[in-house]
Amino acid sequence: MSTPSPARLRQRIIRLLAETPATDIHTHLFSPAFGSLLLRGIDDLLTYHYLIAEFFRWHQHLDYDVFFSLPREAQAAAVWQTLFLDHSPLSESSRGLLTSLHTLRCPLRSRNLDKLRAFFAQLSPSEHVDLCMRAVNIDTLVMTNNPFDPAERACWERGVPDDPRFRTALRIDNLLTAWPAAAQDLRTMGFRASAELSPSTRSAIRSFLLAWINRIKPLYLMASLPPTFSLPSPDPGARILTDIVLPLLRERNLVMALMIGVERQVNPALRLAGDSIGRMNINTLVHLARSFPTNKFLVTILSRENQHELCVVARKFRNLMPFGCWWFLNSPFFIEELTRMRLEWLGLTFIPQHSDARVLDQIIYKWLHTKQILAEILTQKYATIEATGWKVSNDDLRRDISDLLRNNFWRFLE
Ligand code: HDL
Ligand code: ZN
Repeated sequence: MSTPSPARLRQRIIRLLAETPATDIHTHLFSPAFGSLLLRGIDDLLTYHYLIAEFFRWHQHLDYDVFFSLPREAQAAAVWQTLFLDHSPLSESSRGLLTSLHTLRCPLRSRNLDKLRAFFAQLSPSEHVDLCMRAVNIDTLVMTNNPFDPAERACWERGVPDDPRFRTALRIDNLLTAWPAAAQDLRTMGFRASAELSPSTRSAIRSFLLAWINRIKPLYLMASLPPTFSLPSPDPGARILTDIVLPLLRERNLVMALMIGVERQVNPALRLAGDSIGRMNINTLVHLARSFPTNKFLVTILSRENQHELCVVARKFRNLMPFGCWWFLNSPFFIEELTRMRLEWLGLTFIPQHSDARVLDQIIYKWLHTKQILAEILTQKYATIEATGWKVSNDDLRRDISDLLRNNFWRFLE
């Protein structure tokens, strides 16, 4: 029997990766009903905080606040000039913008920003959403819904119509990392919480969570945590998680998504771009998975140094589901390393990627770049088993790729 050619195998995998719908399980996008909260088009792309951080590296003497006081279009023009016209766009975020615009058939060749603006101006928000989702075959965009954000809360209080393309996720960082300031927010929202975690405050936190779970019907709850977040701990945030949030999630069969390792605002002058990274103690995750065996955790960690530990701990605890190449790991160098590591130690039992997109058009490059790498890795892995005589059918490939791109997520929520 002739060994199938890797070239044919690669073509089958590339085609199936393109044809198989993916669920984007974590984004910062909003359905068009949220109005200006949905960022889209060239000016929002150019003022993405990843690009702003890179822009300032070329401007040692530019005052941060002077830049941020400029109108968004002026900021965008400055970033375009610096990162695209004065220097080649080779970073993942800048080349990604080109990938997205090229895929949308934007008039890039002229390098003329006004022509790009004119291209996006003719797209309605809903058409734009359909265009981007179709470009990379995304079936669902999961939002990040934060009741502590007054602008988003106002939308929910006005009433938000369902949009079948979008699903919700309830974001609760403030409860876990900003107590007791969050108690004041809860009081503002009508929940009688005080700084001390008294029985009445505990009840108010539970009522707040139930009210928002019932209002937005989230697929999961989510929180990003600093690398220093540790368990067990007398810290109020840790006690809110273990004593209130996790028991409630178990009752409602909801998953907790944890994103661990962000050092918020190491350079506040950079605003949204001012966050950094730190290595977590993986024993915190061991404690969570072991102490709460009937809770399920979607987990992504920010530090490269934690990634192998996450694979090993996920082998020990089936209630941990590693997902995505998050933030400073979302570049080809790390996507390759993490995906190989996870495939080799977890088989197909993980969720390889989420876009984390803040601007609609970014889902195109974040998914295209990942699928290119996934295609190469999967081709090599399947070629090694075919070399043993293990024939890999199209049904095998379609099943496995569907598991990676969507079914592992939806099954984990069940
Ligand atoms: O906390 C998060 O969800 C992170 O993804 C941050 O939003 C981060 O700023 C980001 O946009 N990463 O891609
Ligand atoms: Zn995010």
